[in-house]
Amino acid sequence: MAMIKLYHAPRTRSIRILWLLEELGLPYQLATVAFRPPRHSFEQDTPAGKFPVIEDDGLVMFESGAILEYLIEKYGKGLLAPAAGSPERGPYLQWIHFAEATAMPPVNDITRHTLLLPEAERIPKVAEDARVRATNVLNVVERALAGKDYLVGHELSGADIMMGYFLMAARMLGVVGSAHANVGAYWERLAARPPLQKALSTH
Ligand SMILES: N[C@@H](CCC(=O)N[C@@H](CS)C(=O)NCC(=O)O)C(=O)O
Repeated sequence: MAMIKLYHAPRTRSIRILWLLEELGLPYQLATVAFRPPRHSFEQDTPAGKFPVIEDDGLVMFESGAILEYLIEKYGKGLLAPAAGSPERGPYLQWIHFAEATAMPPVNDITRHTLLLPEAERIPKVAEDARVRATNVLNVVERALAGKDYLVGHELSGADIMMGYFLMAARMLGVVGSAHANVGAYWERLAARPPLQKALSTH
Protein backbone atom coordinates (compact mmCIF):
# COMPACT_ATOMS: atom_id res chain seq x y z
CA MET A 1 0.00 0.00 0.00
CA ALA A 2 1.37 3.42 -1.00
CA MET A 3 1.86 5.87 1.87
CA ILE A 4 -0.86 8.55 2.01
CA LYS A 5 0.57 12.07 2.21
CA LEU A 6 -1.47 14.71 4.00
CA TYR A 7 -0.82 18.44 3.74
CA HIS A 8 -1.71 19.75 7.17
CA ALA A 9 -1.82 22.99 9.10
CA PRO A 10 -2.94 23.11 12.75
CA ARG A 11 -6.48 24.43 13.38
CA THR A 12 -7.53 23.94 9.73
CA ARG A 13 -9.86 21.39 8.17
CA SER A 14 -6.92 19.04 7.65
CA ILE A 15 -7.62 18.06 11.28
CA ARG A 16 -10.54 16.05 9.90
CA ILE A 17 -8.30 13.92 7.71
CA LEU A 18 -5.63 13.50 10.36
CA TRP A 19 -8.33 12.41 12.82
CA LEU A 20 -9.71 9.96 10.22
CA LEU A 21 -6.27 8.49 9.44
CA GLU A 22 -5.71 7.98 13.17
CA GLU A 23 -9.15 6.39 13.67
CA LEU A 24 -8.42 3.94 10.84
CA GLY A 25 -4.86 3.31 12.01
CA LEU A 26 -3.51 4.00 8.51
CA PRO A 27 0.15 4.81 7.90
CA TYR A 28 0.61 8.33 6.56
CA GLN A 29 3.22 10.94 5.84
CA LEU A 30 2.52 14.44 7.11
CA ALA A 31 3.58 17.57 5.28
CA THR A 32 3.01 20.32 7.85
CA VAL A 33 2.69 23.63 6.06
CA ALA A 34 2.29 27.04 7.70
CA PHE A 35 -1.20 28.52 7.27
CA ARG A 36 -1.14 31.99 5.75
CA PRO A 37 -4.32 34.01 6.44
CA PRO A 38 -5.81 34.32 2.95
CA ARG A 39 -6.71 37.70 1.49
CA HIS A 40 -8.72 35.87 -1.15
CA SER A 41 -8.42 32.09 -1.43
CA PHE A 42 -6.36 29.19 -2.79
CA GLU A 43 -3.22 30.91 -1.56
CA GLN A 44 -1.75 28.18 0.62
CA ASP A 45 1.49 26.30 -0.08
CA THR A 46 -0.18 23.00 -0.92
CA PRO A 47 -0.78 21.32 -4.32
CA ALA A 48 -4.36 22.71 -4.41
CA GLY A 49 -3.79 25.98 -2.53
CA LYS A 50 -6.02 24.82 0.34
CA PHE A 51 -6.05 22.58 3.40
CA PRO A 52 -6.53 19.65 3.36
CA VAL A 53 -4.92 18.03 0.32
CA ILE A 54 -3.86 14.40 0.08
CA GLU A 55 -1.66 12.47 -2.29
CA ASP A 56 -2.43 8.77 -2.57
CA ASP A 57 -0.67 6.58 -5.09
CA GLY A 58 -0.24 9.44 -7.60
CA LEU A 59 -3.72 10.88 -7.00
CA VAL A 60 -3.92 14.45 -5.68
CA MET A 61 -7.23 15.33 -3.99
CA PHE A 62 -8.76 18.31 -2.22
CA GLU A 63 -12.14 18.92 -0.44
CA SER A 64 -12.21 17.40 3.03
CA GLY A 65 -15.60 15.68 2.62
CA ALA A 66 -14.60 14.03 -0.65
CA ILE A 67 -11.24 12.96 0.79
CA LEU A 68 -13.00 11.50 3.82
CA GLU A 69 -15.47 9.51 1.71
CA TYR A 70 -12.67 8.31 -0.59
CA LEU A 71 -10.41 7.13 2.24
CA ILE A 72 -13.25 5.38 4.10
CA GLU A 73 -14.34 3.64 0.89
CA LYS A 74 -10.84 2.57 -0.05
CA TYR A 75 -9.30 1.75 3.32
CA GLY A 76 -12.14 1.72 5.89
CA LYS A 77 -12.83 -2.05 5.85
CA GLY A 78 -16.45 -1.30 6.74
CA LEU A 79 -15.58 1.04 9.61
CA LEU A 80 -16.87 4.61 10.07
CA ALA A 81 -19.64 4.40 7.43
CA PRO A 82 -22.99 2.60 7.15
CA ALA A 83 -23.17 0.29 4.11
CA ALA A 84 -24.23 1.84 0.78
CA GLY A 85 -27.99 1.44 0.40
CA SER A 86 -28.64 0.90 4.12
CA PRO A 87 -31.20 3.13 5.89
CA GLU A 88 -28.43 4.94 7.78
CA ARG A 89 -26.52 5.79 4.62
CA GLY A 90 -28.84 8.71 3.83
CA PRO A 91 -28.33 10.56 7.12
CA TYR A 92 -24.61 9.77 6.92
CA LEU A 93 -24.33 11.52 3.54
CA GLN A 94 -26.63 14.30 4.72
CA TRP A 95 -24.34 15.25 7.63
CA ILE A 96 -21.17 14.95 5.56
CA HIS A 97 -22.52 17.41 3.00
CA PHE A 98 -24.31 19.61 5.55
CA ALA A 99 -20.98 20.15 7.30
CA GLU A 100 -19.37 21.98 4.37
CA ALA A 101 -22.43 23.21 2.46
CA THR A 102 -24.39 24.73 5.34
CA ALA A 103 -22.57 24.59 8.68
CA MET A 104 -19.15 25.94 7.69
CA PRO A 105 -20.08 29.00 5.56
CA PRO A 106 -21.17 31.09 8.59
CA VAL A 107 -18.02 29.98 10.45
CA ASN A 108 -15.97 31.10 7.43
CA ASP A 109 -17.73 34.48 7.45
CA ILE A 110 -17.19 35.03 11.18
CA THR A 111 -13.53 34.05 10.86
CA ARG A 112 -12.91 36.31 7.86
CA HIS A 113 -14.73 39.30 9.31
CA THR A 114 -13.29 39.11 12.82
CA LEU A 115 -9.83 37.54 12.35
CA LEU A 116 -8.45 36.94 8.86
CA LEU A 117 -9.14 40.05 6.81
CA PRO A 118 -7.17 43.24 7.43
CA GLU A 119 -9.20 45.28 9.94
CA ALA A 120 -10.19 47.94 7.42
CA GLU A 121 -11.85 45.28 5.23
CA ARG A 122 -13.93 43.61 7.97
CA ILE A 123 -17.69 44.16 7.82
CA PRO A 124 -19.24 43.81 11.31
CA LYS A 125 -22.75 43.22 9.89
CA VAL A 126 -21.51 40.18 7.96
CA ALA A 127 -20.03 38.68 11.14
CA GLU A 128 -23.22 39.48 13.08
CA ASP A 129 -25.44 37.81 10.47
CA ALA A 130 -23.09 34.81 10.34
CA ARG A 131 -23.37 34.35 14.12
CA VAL A 132 -27.16 34.03 13.75
CA ARG A 133 -26.72 31.50 10.92
CA ALA A 134 -24.14 29.50 12.92
CA THR A 135 -26.48 29.46 15.93
CA ASN A 136 -29.29 28.18 13.72
CA VAL A 137 -27.02 25.33 12.58
CA LEU A 138 -26.20 24.50 16.20
CA ASN A 139 -29.91 24.42 17.00
CA VAL A 140 -30.39 21.81 14.25
CA VAL A 141 -27.52 19.70 15.61
CA GLU A 142 -28.82 20.09 19.17
CA ARG A 143 -32.20 18.62 18.17
CA ALA A 144 -30.60 15.84 16.08
CA LEU A 145 -28.53 14.70 19.08
CA ALA A 146 -31.47 14.36 21.49
CA GLY A 147 -31.11 10.89 23.08
CA LYS A 148 -28.16 10.01 20.83
CA ASP A 149 -24.41 9.69 21.33
CA TYR A 150 -23.48 10.10 17.66
CA LEU A 151 -25.16 11.65 14.64
CA VAL A 152 -25.71 8.34 12.80
CA GLY A 153 -26.34 4.98 14.47
CA HIS A 154 -24.65 4.11 17.74
CA GLU A 155 -21.02 4.67 16.92
CA LEU A 156 -18.63 7.18 15.47
CA SER A 157 -18.82 7.69 11.71
CA GLY A 158 -17.37 10.02 9.10
CA ALA A 159 -20.39 12.25 9.71
CA ASP A 160 -19.10 13.00 13.23
CA ILE A 161 -15.62 13.74 11.91
CA MET A 162 -17.03 16.26 9.42
CA MET A 163 -19.37 17.92 11.94
CA GLY A 164 -16.84 17.67 14.77
CA TYR A 165 -14.58 20.17 13.03
CA PHE A 166 -17.51 22.58 12.68
CA LEU A 167 -18.16 22.24 16.42
CA MET A 168 -14.54 22.83 17.24
CA ALA A 169 -14.55 26.04 15.19
CA ALA A 170 -17.95 27.18 16.52
CA ARG A 171 -16.71 26.66 20.09
CA MET A 172 -13.54 28.63 19.43
CA LEU A 173 -15.63 31.47 18.00
CA GLY A 174 -17.88 31.48 21.08
CA VAL A 175 -21.06 30.46 19.25
CA VAL A 176 -21.87 27.32 21.30
CA GLY A 177 -24.01 28.41 24.23
CA SER A 178 -25.90 27.05 27.23
CA ALA A 179 -28.86 26.27 24.95
CA HIS A 180 -26.68 23.59 23.34
CA ALA A 181 -26.33 21.01 26.12
CA ASN A 182 -26.52 17.99 23.79
CA VAL A 183 -23.90 19.55 21.55
CA GLY A 184 -21.65 20.21 24.57
CA ALA A 185 -21.88 16.60 25.78
CA TYR A 186 -21.32 15.32 22.23
CA TRP A 187 -18.20 17.44 21.87
CA GLU A 188 -16.82 16.05 25.15
CA ARG A 189 -17.46 12.54 23.82
CA LEU A 190 -15.55 13.28 20.62
CA ALA A 191 -12.74 15.12 22.41
CA ALA A 192 -12.16 12.08 24.69
CA ARG A 193 -11.05 10.02 21.66
CA PRO A 194 -7.26 9.61 21.42
CA PRO A 195 -7.30 9.89 17.57
CA LEU A 196 -8.87 13.36 17.81
CA GLN A 197 -6.50 14.33 20.62
CA LYS A 198 -3.59 13.26 18.42
CA ALA A 199 -4.94 15.28 15.48
CA LEU A 200 -5.44 18.39 17.62
CA SER A 201 -1.96 18.21 19.14
CA THR A 202 -0.08 17.64 15.86
CA HIS A 203 1.83 20.72 14.70
N1 LIG B 1 -14.59 23.02 1.37
C1 LIG B 1 -13.16 22.90 1.51
C2 LIG B 1 -12.65 24.14 2.24
C3 LIG B 1 -11.14 24.16 2.32
C4 LIG B 1 -10.66 25.45 2.99
O1 LIG B 1 -11.15 26.55 2.72
N2 LIG B 1 -9.67 25.29 3.88
C5 LIG B 1 -9.13 26.44 4.55
C6 LIG B 1 -8.45 26.04 5.85
S1 LIG B 1 -9.58 25.39 7.03
C7 LIG B 1 -8.07 27.06 3.66
O2 LIG B 1 -7.26 26.36 3.08
N3 LIG B 1 -8.10 28.37 3.61
C8 LIG B 1 -7.12 29.13 2.89
C9 LIG B 1 -7.62 29.67 1.61
O3 LIG B 1 -8.83 29.74 1.40
O4 LIG B 1 -6.76 30.06 0.82
C10 LIG B 1 -12.83 21.62 2.30
O5 LIG B 1 -13.69 21.13 3.03
O6 LIG B 1 -11.71 21.09 2.15
